Amino acid sequence: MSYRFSFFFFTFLLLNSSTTSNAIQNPIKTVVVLVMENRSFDHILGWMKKLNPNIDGVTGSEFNLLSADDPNSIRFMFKDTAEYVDPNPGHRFDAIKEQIFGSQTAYVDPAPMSGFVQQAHSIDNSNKLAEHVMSGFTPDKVAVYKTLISEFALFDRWFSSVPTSTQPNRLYVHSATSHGATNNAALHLVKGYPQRTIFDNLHEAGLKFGIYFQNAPTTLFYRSLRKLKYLSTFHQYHLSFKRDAKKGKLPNYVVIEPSYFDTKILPGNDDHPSHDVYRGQMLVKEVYETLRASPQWNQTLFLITYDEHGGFYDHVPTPLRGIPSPDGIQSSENFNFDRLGVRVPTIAISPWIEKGTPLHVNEKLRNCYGDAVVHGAKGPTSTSEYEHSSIPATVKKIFNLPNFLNKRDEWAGTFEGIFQTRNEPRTDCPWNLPSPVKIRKTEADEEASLSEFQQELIQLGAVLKGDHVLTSYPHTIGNDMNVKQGKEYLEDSVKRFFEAGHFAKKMEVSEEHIVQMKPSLTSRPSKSSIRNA
Ligand SMILES: *[C@@H]1O[C@H](CO)[C@@H](O)[C@H](O)[C@H]1NC(C)=O
Ligand SMILES: *[C@H]1O[C@H](CO)[C@@H](O)[C@H](O)[C@H]1NC(C)=O
Repeated sequence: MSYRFSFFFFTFLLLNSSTTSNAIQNPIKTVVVLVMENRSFDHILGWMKKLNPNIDGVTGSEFNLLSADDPNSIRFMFKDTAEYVDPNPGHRFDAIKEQIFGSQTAYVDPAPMSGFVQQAHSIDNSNKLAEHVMSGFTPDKVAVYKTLISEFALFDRWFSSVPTSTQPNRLYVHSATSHGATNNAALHLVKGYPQRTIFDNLHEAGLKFGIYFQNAPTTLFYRSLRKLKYLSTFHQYHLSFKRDAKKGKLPNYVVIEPSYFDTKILPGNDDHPSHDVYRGQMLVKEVYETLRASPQWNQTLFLITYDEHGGFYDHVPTPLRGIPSPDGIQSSENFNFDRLGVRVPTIAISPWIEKGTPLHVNEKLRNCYGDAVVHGAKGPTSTSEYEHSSIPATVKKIFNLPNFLNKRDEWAGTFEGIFQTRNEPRTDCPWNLPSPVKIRKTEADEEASLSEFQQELIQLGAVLKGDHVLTSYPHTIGNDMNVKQGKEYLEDSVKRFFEAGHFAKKMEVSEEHIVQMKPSLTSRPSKSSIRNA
């Protein structure tokens, strides 16, 4: 794209604001997505409001009552004392209903966000967990984000897609639906979730994607990604990410999967409690610095978000109206996917994003504070919001793909506007980000029992390896494993699955097939059987 050409479109856009985004030549050729685990906006970034009052964060006047309906019960104020959290606050469907509405049966519009303490107290009556969920990090504890949001774009109105736990929300990120799941459903897991994904749409348009994983790719929860044709899109993060970035060989859509298990050699860096947020900061820093130094930097958009709020308090009412079910599939609780989950942190990074030109903010404040803050979505409908489906929706615009995935991404806000204001990329983006300090003083506890999310990954491993046909599946697989054993089991399963895939490809099995392993007692890659997709 020549300078003159892009300048022409830039002027045109200013003169004619009804121009569709397709009219502008898009500067982004590579979108990198990193989904962290289980933290709300206020918990991670709420206190950034101190640095920029434009941010819809916290002031310290926010509170929850121990008993949501009893004004005389103890008040838990929102503090800045977040450190390292062990046990995990509640985050399943009913628990979140209680956090949002103050009870599992009430429905109050707008949502009062009043039951976080009460729900935490029901898990741990010592008040310790209640205090944890009412706490946020001081900006310096998350210093990598502190720099990123002063340089690039912070979204302070981005919600998780569904008010429930990890897997359904992760499914929304790349497919704009969980296909009716509000929890991890064993049957679906075995088969893999059948919906169409953004990966399929990119592939059909002749574009490339790549998954860079550490322990295991959670993207294998999508059935379609298990197909042989996508085998070569999976890469070991530690072996390949830096190399591919350095060579300028990153594909158009890159998914970075953090380490979901905490061991001494490879600490968990997904920010999931009880993992140290310091490790997550170091992962974000590494990905950023790798991209910044890549020859592809000038065409890159790097997006960081969190799958869900993980039981931590957030003060912004979760949207309850005008949210379309993606596909009309109801959950087992008769939930229609017509309200969103709790607000989560999201940051967009690109040399095409202005340092000092916030979107949709007050002119006066804009002149005082340079930080870009992206507030609510401006369409395509009056109820549209930013949520995880905004990722496939924006990817569709960036790459000019012909179709939406379903009704949800068609509705979700898109944010291509934030990188369509310049006619050349910035050259002042920092090369390096700060290194925050370790928060947890102790080493990883490898003997710890598996979290629910880790158990779900073990179940995925069992499916990939073929162990799921053993009678114990799914309720007992992983029950007796500790973190170290679980990680080894999962990594071995993934390795065998990919080995079997490579073997099948050599045998010229059709690219549309999925390798189905036999139980591990008998299975070797060479004995795997191949079934139809
Ligand atoms: C990125 O663009 C800037 C501004 O046009 C230019 O100075 C720089 O050399 C480019 N970097 C790369 C790696 O192409
Ligand atoms: C994040 O991870 C858990 C499992 O430990 C997962 O199942 C859940 O949905 C998410 N929430 C929290 C707070 O852990």
